[in-house]
Amino acid sequence: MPTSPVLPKLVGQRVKRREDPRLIQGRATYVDDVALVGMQHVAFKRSDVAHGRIRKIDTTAAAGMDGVEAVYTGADIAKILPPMPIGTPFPSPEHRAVAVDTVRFTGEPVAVVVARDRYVAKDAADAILVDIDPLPAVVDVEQAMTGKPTVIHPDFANNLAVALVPGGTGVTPDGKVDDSALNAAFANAEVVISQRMVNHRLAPSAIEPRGVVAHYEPGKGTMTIWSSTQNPHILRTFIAALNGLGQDQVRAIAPEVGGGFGCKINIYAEEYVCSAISKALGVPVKWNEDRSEAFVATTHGRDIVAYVDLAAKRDGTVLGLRMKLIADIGAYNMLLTAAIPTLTQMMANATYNIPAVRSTLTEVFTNKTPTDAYRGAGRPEATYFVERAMDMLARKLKMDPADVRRKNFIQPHQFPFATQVGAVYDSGDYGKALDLALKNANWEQLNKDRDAARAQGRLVGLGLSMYVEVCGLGPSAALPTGGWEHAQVTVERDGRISATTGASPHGQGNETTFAQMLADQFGVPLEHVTILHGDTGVVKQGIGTFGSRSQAVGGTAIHLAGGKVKSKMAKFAAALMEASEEDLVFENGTIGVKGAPASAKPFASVAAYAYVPVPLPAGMEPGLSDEAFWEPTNNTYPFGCHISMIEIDRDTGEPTLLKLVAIDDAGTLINPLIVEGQIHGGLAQGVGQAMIEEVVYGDDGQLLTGSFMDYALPRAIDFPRFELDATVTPTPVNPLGAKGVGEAGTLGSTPCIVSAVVDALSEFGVTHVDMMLRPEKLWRIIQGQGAAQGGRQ
Ligand code: MCN
Repeated sequence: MPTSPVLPKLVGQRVKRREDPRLIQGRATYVDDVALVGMQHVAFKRSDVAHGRIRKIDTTAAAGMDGVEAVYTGADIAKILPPMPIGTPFPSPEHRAVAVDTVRFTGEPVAVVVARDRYVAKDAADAILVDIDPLPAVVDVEQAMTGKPTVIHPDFANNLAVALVPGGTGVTPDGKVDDSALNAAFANAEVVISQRMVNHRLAPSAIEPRGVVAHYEPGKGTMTIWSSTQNPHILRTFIAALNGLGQDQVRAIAPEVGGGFGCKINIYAEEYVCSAISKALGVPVKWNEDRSEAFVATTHGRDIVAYVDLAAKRDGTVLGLRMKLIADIGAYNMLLTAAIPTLTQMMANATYNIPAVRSTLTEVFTNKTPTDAYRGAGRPEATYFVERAMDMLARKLKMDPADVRRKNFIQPHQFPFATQVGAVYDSGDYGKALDLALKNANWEQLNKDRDAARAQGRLVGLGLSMYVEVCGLGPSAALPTGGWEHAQVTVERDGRISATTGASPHGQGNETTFAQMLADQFGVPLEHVTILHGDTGVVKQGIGTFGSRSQAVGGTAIHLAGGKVKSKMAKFAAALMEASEEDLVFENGTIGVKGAPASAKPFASVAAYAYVPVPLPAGMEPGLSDEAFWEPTNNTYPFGCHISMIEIDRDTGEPTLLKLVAIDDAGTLINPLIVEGQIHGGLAQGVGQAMIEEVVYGDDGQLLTGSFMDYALPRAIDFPRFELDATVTPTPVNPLGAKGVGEAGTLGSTPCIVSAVVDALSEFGVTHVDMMLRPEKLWRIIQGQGAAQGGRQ
């Protein structure tokens, strides 16, 4: 009998992404590739005023243009579409998909055109005359809190969307606050660090802008909607609800999605409007965002101001932390807008055993594009605020930044660790990550190199940052959508395996990692496994991909569903081979009895038998398919340490990132190659935020960074070679031991870069500089104008 080839174990291996050939070769299908018979095209007329009352909209010229099918004003759309829903329990003003009487940010839709092609639609949108009486606009978040010069939503006095939510030590579940522990910490402090910091606004900038095709079939009463979304099941829920349809009548498809970075969690006005118009007209309609629209119409990220006070002893022991957060959420609440800054509030303890923490949160409306999730979503902000404060403490005490951190770490034996701010960290060994980072960076030598460079008059600095992240979301209590994930695994009749996952990858590589897991579980080649996702007509249930949850939650569901099918298959194999199930091994494409390789039957023959089981084993049904829901009992908390070296040109202020060392601990790794790719992406976005990316508005609410000529994304030339490594601290929260990694790179990178810049500029007495690190800003500090640009102590 021919022996089967020996198949290597795949989990833990650097398997190349199976997705990439089709992406690289241009053979993938995106929303804009979808073409349907009779399809019409939609364009939006958008407000070019940040705040104002709509006096008149004249659609006559647009409606009369050749090829225009229909024109809708906000009032027309309001007749066929209810207000936009939000996904959080926070109070929210009414938000119409198309403004009816008031506009509140530049780019807000005010009218819609349906036409034969997108060019006619765009021209017709341009031909709509919109007369708006401008109102004062407010773009500065702290100005907005005064209620002057304007209140954006009448029911939200002083523009407060969420007014001061307290969190931390001494806060009872009903919101009562006892400050005695905090006050004592600050009273006992030998040193206090106080700093206002800004974590500025970013534009997510996925390579594929958003897009939607909606197809309501009047004959069937069903809707199919293709969208560039991270969560087709959530899209289905809301599209059904707003169109008065059942979830059984809506099929949502996320074809290939060219990145999302959190901004494609939302269900947007354009998706609702296209679905409602398709239903009203009975024809398929398509809308595709152009890049200029993406800058104003797709949610932004970050934009939080923090007032941070850190109380410590002279030996570096931190006694207390106060963090007063003010989030600029823009003009409206989108799906998760209000929830994102709560993650900043929740991560105030960072990697430290700080005995008294007060973190308070206020969320404020301004006349800007709404914010929502952007890679890291609330956690990079927390990391930035706390790690910068820790660095300022080290600098003030003239301590090594690593030593200050080490002194305050939560210790490995303290896990699970309940923080002062309500998180329960699952597992961690922060000292180990720090040690490895110091070793890999050659910290001592790096310090010598920096000092030698300084002796030559160069401005060189070192930065170090720890991070801990909440991800792998999570129990349902943490997510209004439900915190579970679903999978179905089927061994087909020919022995191939297909599996569906409710996690909807959009660049993460789960078609590879989930296949690695199943190939190992069943002992079959990777090529025999197909992972299906992104179509509610194929994938029975799901939540989606965000919060770095697909591996920890979706991967576990795959593992559990696979386990159920495997045990059923073992029963068939046992009947076929007259063996005991417990003695069977699945390996090398066969199922055989342990210790008797000659007995092994081809996997495919057992699969075939399972579908034509003659005779049928007692108590069994034919077929090899099963499903699993997995809801974890807790989030996961990956962590790590980043170190950077920066040089600033003394003449121009231009910073150059010379070195970036990252240690990341995401628990057990399924595919270290993919994990490194994920970290690369996160680091790139962190470096971008620190050094060149910033959304800037004029005082009148006009977006000044509305194209890639003004909003700078980092390119390869902006990065050194990232030096990555990992520690592995499995989580007890799921059977895989896997934590999330998709956002990790965005957390430690910004504070470690800013700390390196502050170090490089230390001769000018600067103790803090806010991002982004524009050369002009650094040049002014070098010219002695530091107090205006950064903190001085
Ligand atoms: N993985 C692994 N071992 C682990 C953890 C993860 O091998 N211990 C693998 C997973 O199997 C998956 C990838 O790493 O292939 C990321 O998994 P995970 O950390 O679970 O994150 P998600 O899949 O849930 O992805 C979401 C996360 C987020 S929140 C953003 S934002 C983000 C990101 O991932 N946006 C991305 N990575 C992105 N990558 C691309 N290319 N495009 C985006 O828009």
